[in-house]
Amino acid sequence: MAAAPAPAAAAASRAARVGLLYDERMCAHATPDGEEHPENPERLRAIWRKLNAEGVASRCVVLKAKEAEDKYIASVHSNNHIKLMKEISSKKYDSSRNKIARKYNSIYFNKGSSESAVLAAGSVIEVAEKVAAGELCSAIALVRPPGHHAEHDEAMGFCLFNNVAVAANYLLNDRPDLGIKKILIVDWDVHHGNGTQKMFYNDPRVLFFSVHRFDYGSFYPAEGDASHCFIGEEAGKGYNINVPWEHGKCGDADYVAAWDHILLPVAEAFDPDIILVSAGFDAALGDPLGGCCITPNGYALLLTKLLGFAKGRIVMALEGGYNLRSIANSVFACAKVLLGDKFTFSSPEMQPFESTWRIIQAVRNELKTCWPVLSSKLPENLSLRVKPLPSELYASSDSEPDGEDVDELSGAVSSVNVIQFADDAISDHLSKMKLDEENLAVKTASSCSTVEHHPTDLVEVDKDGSVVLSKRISDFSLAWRSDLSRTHVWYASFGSNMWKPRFLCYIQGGKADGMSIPCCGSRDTSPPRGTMWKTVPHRLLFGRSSTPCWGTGGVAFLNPEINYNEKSYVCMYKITLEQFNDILFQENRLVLEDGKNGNVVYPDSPLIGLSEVEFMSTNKAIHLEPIKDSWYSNVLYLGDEDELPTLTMTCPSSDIERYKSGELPLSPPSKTYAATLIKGLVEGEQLDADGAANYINAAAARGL
Ligand code: X5A
Ligand code: ZN
Repeated sequence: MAAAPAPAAAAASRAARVGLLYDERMCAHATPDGEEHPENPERLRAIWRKLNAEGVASRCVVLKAKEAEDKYIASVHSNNHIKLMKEISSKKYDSSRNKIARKYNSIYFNKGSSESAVLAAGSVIEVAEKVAAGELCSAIALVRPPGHHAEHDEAMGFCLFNNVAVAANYLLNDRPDLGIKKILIVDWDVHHGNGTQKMFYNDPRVLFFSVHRFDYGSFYPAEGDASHCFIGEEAGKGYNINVPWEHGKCGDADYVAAWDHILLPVAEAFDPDIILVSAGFDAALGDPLGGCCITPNGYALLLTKLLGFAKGRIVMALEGGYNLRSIANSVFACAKVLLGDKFTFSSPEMQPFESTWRIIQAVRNELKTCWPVLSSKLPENLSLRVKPLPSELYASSDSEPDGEDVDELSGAVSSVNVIQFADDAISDHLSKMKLDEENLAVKTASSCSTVEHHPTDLVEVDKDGSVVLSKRISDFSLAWRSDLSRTHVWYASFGSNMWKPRFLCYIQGGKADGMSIPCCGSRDTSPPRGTMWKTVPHRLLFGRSSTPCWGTGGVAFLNPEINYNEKSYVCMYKITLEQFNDILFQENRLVLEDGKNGNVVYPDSPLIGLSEVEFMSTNKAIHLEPIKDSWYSNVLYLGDEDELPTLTMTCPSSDIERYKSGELPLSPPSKTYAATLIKGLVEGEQLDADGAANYINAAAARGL
């Protein structure tokens, strides 16, 4: 039913001339005193390095940045704003620059800002002109500062000039000779393109499509006009389309669904002369701000689907995107698409969320009088999933639970990540959804056209022969589990897991002396292949006020920051990466328990896969966005031991700050918990009983 991308585009682009604009001068914009900031010069360099390393840059027409003339910027921005942005880096503002920055929302300036901003706007003009003129088939402009939040008289959200809006106006108003009469702007940055929306709100020549996290109005920029009800005004009515996600975790399947059921049919009807992509990559998997999970392949697929329009004339302009690896890999994938490299797209691994279909339906309703193609019924047999997981729900945006409530996950089985089937129009279907408690899957009466989903039950039998629990591992998980079961890592424990019997509970299930509640264990119950002790240069601390397992008192964390004056004992176990994930799940209480029959349900994707391990070997740590508010959401890489990475899990640095400020309690361990650590150190022959007690007490007393 969706408009298919024209195969002609792919064929024509076999020897596609693809512009690639990069200029070190746009790295001049940086924080004034070198403070860390996600929107930093390394973003451009990381992408540029990747494209060169992969031999992609040399296959493109590489262009240098060009300054935008004031008169072109003035088609979007007030003269005051232009003047200020162009002078903000001059001497005149040396003493007031920071103060002016503070008046804006999420803006910094330095001595390079003016130049970078003028080059970013001019660069998008430059490549748009070349693509419109047919000199290039398509182009990627690696620009910063980004642009889509910048409004007529306002810098905001890391954006100084609205680069894409300036380029669109240039084509429409200043270059009638190029014949560009209709422009489609696709804004796939995870944030709403508020500036661009406002610029073209009454203008039917520009169809603005933005897909972004909305989170019921709480996600940046947190204005109501990002909702799907804002469809344009007057002549521009119907030419503004917002697809507002309700939560993070949206990925390839959700975006593809929005493409297939909204963007592509409308693009087909609109028939643009050129497409400008506000190409932020902060909806990418791994982005620290976005919390979504588009893969490089996902971006490649979304872009491929656009190549079927406007004769493949596509200009991509970088907007956000703050994980260096993610943005480099994503742009790399997009560049290959534009160059005409063959991609084999496996169908997205996940299904769209239930909310995705609801949002798509709502957008279609809002716009169907403007775009009759949207009035058809959505196809039947849509597959969908209920999400987010409870753990992900509480990890999202503002909520601040800390896992102290033992009951918070009970009864939450209905939110588990299961694949479901729809048999009718969405709205009417959703009301009919029923949870089949037996299978933890929702089924409807009619047959399903999508893949069946059978959770695999592993029944554990106790020594006396009674069935202890049944572990639910989805079919979907079997693939990653089998992959990760072949990789070994050293898991470095510094808390109660130093005592081997307690550690084994995380592998084999059950409880050891002193524990008040049992563990479910790993799918793979094989014991560790090796054990080794070491000290690491990280401070041991005890924080939080109580735990479900050990009662009142803090538990152990390692300060993620390296401190060579510290020596903390770690007991390392050689286990598989699958087992490591199962420990992470248990430490962060992500394994759901179905109280009634003792079933346990594991999350169905790993937190640490092979790419995360690779990432950590250069970046030392990975803060796990999906569980960012959990206690042990930070996985540290402590080095290699006989060629295998040593990993541990602890709190994020942000929690360390909260301990320091007193927002979170530093508190000594309970007696049983301390005794468990001491047993670990003594039985592991690291310290004698007094020495171990001193070590624990000193850490508990010392704080941070
Ligand atoms: C371009 C972009 C994000 C601003 C977030 C401010 N801006 N909290 O991604
Ligand atoms: Zn963004």
